[in-house]
Amino acid sequence: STSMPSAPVIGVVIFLLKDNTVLLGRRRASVGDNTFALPGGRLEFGESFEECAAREVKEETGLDIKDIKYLTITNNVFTEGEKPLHIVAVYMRASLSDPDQIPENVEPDKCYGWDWYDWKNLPQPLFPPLETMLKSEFSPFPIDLNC
Ligand code: 8DG
Ligand code: MG
Ligand code: MG
Repeated sequence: STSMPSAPVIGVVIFLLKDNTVLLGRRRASVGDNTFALPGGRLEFGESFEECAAREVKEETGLDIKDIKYLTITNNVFTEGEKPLHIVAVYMRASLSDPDQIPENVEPDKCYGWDWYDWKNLPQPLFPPLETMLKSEFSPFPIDLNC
């Protein structure tokens, strides 16, 4: 059967920062399978971006976060998958509430596992929207490590 494409949805995506590293997981998904991506997910009814960020990080990694701040927004149209998908991605940054917490792969059907990666030596391949941001020399760190 034929159907109209779905309306755009809001995704909230989190750069969880620890020293000079960022938390990434290899996606297990129809869009961007096997690529390294940030934790994140769809904004639910009534949520603030900060609430959504804390919920998605907890659901996907078990981690508790603090200092959640808005960074930027990107517009992503994925036409590759079975079903075209239009996501407006709201990027946030955050840090661990307790720096000794260890990430846990809470949703193994959606991710192959989480780890910390040096910002100056990120793994490949990155999830394409993330790759695009990094090519623009975007930095999620409050103090630019290039300085
Ligand atoms: P959920 O089950 O996690 O709530 O929703 P989902 O739609 O299955 O989640 P997702 O794929 O993990 O993330 C929501 C959307 O955000 C995703 O379809 C595309 C967009 N997005 C980006 N960059 C990134 C990123 O680095 N990581 C994640 N997880 N999503 C991203 O544009
Ligand atoms: Mg999720
Ligand atoms: Mg998700």
